[in-house]
Amino acid sequence: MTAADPARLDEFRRQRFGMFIHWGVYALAARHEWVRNRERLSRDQYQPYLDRFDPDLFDPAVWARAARDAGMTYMVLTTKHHDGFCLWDSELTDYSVRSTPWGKDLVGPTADAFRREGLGVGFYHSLLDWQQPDFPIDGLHPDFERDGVDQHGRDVAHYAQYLHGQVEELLTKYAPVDTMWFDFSYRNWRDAQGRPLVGGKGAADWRSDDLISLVRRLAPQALINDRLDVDGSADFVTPEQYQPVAPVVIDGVPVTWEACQTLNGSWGYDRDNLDWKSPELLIKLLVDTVSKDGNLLLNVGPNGRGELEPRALDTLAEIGRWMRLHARSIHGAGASAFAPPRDCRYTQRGDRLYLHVFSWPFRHLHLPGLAGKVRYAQLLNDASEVRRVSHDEGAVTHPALGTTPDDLTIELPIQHPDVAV
Ligand code: FHN
Repeated sequence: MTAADPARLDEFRRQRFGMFIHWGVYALAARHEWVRNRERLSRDQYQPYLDRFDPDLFDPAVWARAARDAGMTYMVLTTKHHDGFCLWDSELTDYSVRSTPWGKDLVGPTADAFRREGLGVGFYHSLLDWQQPDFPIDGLHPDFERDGVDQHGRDVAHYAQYLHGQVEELLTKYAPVDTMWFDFSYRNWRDAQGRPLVGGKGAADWRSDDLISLVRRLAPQALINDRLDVDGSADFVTPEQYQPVAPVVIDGVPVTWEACQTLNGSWGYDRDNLDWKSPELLIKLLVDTVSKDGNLLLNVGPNGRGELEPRALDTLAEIGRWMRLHARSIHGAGASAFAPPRDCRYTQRGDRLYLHVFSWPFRHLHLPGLAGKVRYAQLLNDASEVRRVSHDEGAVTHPALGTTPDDLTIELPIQHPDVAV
């Protein structure tokens, strides 16, 4: 099983910040992308969402510009989520945009819009499919409680063939695809009481080895995430629900990783969810992720008319205002060998070290290990010089007490032979 193109992997590591887009007919429910499961809706009870899906305000150029202006460099769009609804006109099913009042492909125009803005294009594709008749009713299936475990006559091998066929469609119709973001294998799931999930699905159910070979053959530049349940096959690791993780190391080898995160606790559009993260928190999340050699894939959930809600656009714009000044401490940057002061983070790009101060007010910051290595120090927001007060243990004094994330990143060009340039 071949690995991804090293050049593509290097590009991914430099990209650092992407937009995740969870969109489908569940947006009409405005409650969560698992609404069919959470409300135990039958197929017939879910059908009205398809019957009314007509996103008349859909304009992917607006999404793409919002992503670009936020400093995002790539996008990952849900082509099909667990409900089985396809955002493109698949040849293999009519459970797609074709069977809605909208009636037209949504994947192609979205991919084109993001490519026009110079962003990379990736596809999220659900391994689960609650619509397909050959997908077994297991412990996660919405029909589980009503119909019990119905494996009879359901041929998961036939479903795997459908799954592979749709991935082939996506990789050929919308080439070049930069990332395939599969979601998710659950062979070893345990519930809160430690009970194994009924009928969990893993690599064998998806024929993951063949699926990886298919992607490598049709899209050698495409990176594959780690949810196909095949050890050692992932080009990047995708820890769910951000944990402040140190650089992810597996068997002693640092791996490329990407944290995915929501704006408000819901992946799909959730109108009444008030659990919004502040732009400041999200900026710190981005800095913390990059300081640990990770990427951040930040999610938006367009609503039933195809728009990003005002709060999402405002949040992205605020992040963009910070990124306009500080992108050089994020894009192409990563972890530093130097240990930052408490409540601070370092990101490093070549001989440029960026000190991100997460707590304030402060006056003097000691920078362990930098004595004699720091040539000068400048605030990124206005390039004002930051006075260094000590040569024996590099330390800086901030010219003004930091009050917003804008004036809390200091650039420290390092002059020392052992610093990677
Ligand atoms: O069940 C999905 C969920 O809806 C969402 O798509 C997230 C995104 O990482 N993945 C699964 C939960 O881990």
